[in-house]
Amino acid sequence: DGSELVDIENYVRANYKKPNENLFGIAKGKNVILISMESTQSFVINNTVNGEEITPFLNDFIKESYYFDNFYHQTAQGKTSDSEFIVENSLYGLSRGAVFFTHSGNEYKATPEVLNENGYFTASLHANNKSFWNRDIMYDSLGYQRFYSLPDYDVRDDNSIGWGLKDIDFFEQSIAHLKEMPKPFYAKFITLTNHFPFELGEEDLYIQPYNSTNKTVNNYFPTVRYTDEALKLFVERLKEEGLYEDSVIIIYGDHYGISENHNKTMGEFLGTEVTPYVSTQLQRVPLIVHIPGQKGKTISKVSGQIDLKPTILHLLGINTKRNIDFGTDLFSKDKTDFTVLRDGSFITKDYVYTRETCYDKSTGEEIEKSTCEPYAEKAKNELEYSDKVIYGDLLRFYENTKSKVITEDKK
Ligand code: GP9
Ligand code: MN
Repeated sequence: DGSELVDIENYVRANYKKPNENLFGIAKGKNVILISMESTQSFVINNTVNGEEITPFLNDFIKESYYFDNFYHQTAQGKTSDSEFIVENSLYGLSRGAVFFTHSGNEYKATPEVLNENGYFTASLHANNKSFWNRDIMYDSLGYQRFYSLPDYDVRDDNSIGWGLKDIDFFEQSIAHLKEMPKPFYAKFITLTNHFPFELGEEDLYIQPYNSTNKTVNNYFPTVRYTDEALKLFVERLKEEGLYEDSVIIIYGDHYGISENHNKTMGEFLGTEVTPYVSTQLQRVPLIVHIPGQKGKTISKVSGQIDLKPTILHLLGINTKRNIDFGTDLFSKDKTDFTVLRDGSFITKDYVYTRETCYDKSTGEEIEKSTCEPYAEKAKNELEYSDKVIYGDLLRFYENTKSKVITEDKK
């Protein structure tokens, strides 16, 4: 009957942080271009392999954008679909399985639905079979009006590699779709080329692989570099089409690309042993928020994918005070340094807690577990409350609550 929602609502209300007044509504009415970068981790940013830049375009782009260098992915088995779920609902994915499959019939209040109510056209673009990750079904629940999937792209042998259409061709062909969309639009692009096992044709090798006995790690760098090139060309095309100045561009990494199975080689590349502490820090993925007219700035606040929904809505001038969002606007002055990963690990300004061990970020060394203790309860609550919302499909009750509150306000 929704009575479970009371505690959750109280929790969420207590954690609400008011938006930064300098940025609230700064991008009102602008298009939103959200780009999910497949398997891209933060360690490639401003880094080199064989002396060559891995992400030359992004390294430049972040200079004219807000760049979050302590932003973590929070996905589990649902991989890309988990990232989509977390980013657009400000709820956590599930610890097992993929919520896109198990709870696609739930009531949600996702970013596309909210924006649609605010006059936006909403679309997801991804050159894969529409039913992969159950997207075709879940997208209806999230409020997408249009899913440009495989049949909307010209996919041939000579423009495909690995999982499908190469990113450069994907973005180029997507321009026609963007042009036909009603404005303003909210468009999500999901890249694919930098997907395990990181295959690439000779002609697309902008940099040479890393040199080790580990083929996966070696080949990761050229495919990241390839997607970086695809993003560069896409931004150029947006400029040519006059879409760049009217759009907020948000680029984020969906989840890790290099699993723990490759710790040894990663340790060689990074020049440091991959301890559980380092491994947790490797769960950082890039987050770049480009707002026309705003100067570049790097923000090091600890944050996660859960924070994107309120961040985007506030930039567009949409209030989130009554939402059941577990994240916080990244630009809010009151945003605390804290994020929880799906396995229960958490990160604060000074500490990393993982595998029941507390680490000091200034040294990377293990410290007394009690130091991390004050944050453990919050980490546990976050995940448990979010799980309750999903398992109980509680948002279907919240809609009623909300309309009641609004009626009362009007009195
Ligand atoms: C498939 C793409 C990749 O459509 O999103 O999925 P992943 O394996 O990364 O979850
Ligand atoms: Mn993915």
